[in-house]
Amino acid sequence: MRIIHSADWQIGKVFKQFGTKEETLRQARLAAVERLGVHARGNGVRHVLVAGDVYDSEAPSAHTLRAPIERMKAFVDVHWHLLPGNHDPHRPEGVWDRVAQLGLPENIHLHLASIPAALDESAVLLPAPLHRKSEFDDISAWMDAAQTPPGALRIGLAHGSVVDFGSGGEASNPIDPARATKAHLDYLALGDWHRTLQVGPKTWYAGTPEPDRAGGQEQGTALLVDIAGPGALPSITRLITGTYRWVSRSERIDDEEASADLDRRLREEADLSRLILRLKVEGSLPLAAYGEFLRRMTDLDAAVFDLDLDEASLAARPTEADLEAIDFDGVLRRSADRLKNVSDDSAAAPELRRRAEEALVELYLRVAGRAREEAA
Ligand SMILES: [Mn+2]
Repeated sequence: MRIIHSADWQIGKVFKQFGTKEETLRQARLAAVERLGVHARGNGVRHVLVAGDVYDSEAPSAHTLRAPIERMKAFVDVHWHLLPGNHDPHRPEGVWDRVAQLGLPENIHLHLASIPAALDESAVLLPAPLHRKSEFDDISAWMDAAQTPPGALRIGLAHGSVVDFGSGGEASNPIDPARATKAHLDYLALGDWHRTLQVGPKTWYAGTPEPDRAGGQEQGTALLVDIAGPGALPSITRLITGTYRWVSRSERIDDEEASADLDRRLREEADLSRLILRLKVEGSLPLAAYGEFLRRMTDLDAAVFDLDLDEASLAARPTEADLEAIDFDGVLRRSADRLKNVSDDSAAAPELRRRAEEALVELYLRVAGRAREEAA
């Protein structure tokens, strides 16, 4: 038996912080669905399991409701198995009733109740759909006693958290990490945790098919799951489904060489134009190097899909040569010296010192820029 395990599509997710680029990221989540279909065909997979949170919200627009359905429809030879999660729980007249009313083709299956569903003659799916955002009890528990034909694979599908299990009282949508063992499952396909994670020999979180947050999984993936037969350990292969890579870096630079090296390393990232980069830089640079750093970041910002630069902890430390480049002995030099005194003053407010540094960099860049123009 060969299946693809995915989860957490969160179709319709809003990315307000990206402004005009937002729609591109929404489309990328749909492109991931198509990539799953292509992977299924390419690997001879008949069944794709989606372990909850197909939709980001319980009230998607008519267009958002249809968009993933239409993508799945196009892969008529692939069976898609959808499970309600905490973002899209199955409530009366809720999102899943709306989906059902669209009139689904035979290859799209909604698992809206905790009842066994045969995938084929050799495997049975045991789904645990959420009917509200948060459950106190482990709703995968029913799988332990679920009856399946002798010799058939038992495959669980659930959405929730194994991390907080047993912590007592605070857990929301808990799933016993030993569920696969207790319920004699051949595989337990989980969703909710947006990173690929193996919980046990037969229990995995798929990870998100298209990343949606900084500091999480960098690239969207799904799992190709091969199960030789009842009781056999599943063999897992990661499939790439994502378009954009979300990368977070924290770097320290204290001289021009380190700054140039950082730029070089960032530009070596694969598929630069599809990079969403969160970059935090700390350290200190002379003004000339600081100016060069800012110029490199302006270039990089245009090379990647999105750059979020946090340079609040990168100090500008003028050298004597920097100050002389601003002005040898005139009014600009006196301004520069005053700004430097403020930025050096450990008794001054951090915000004031920071602003003095920024003004110094600005002054340097303007004077250096004018000098270049005059030389040209
Ligand atoms: Mn979830």
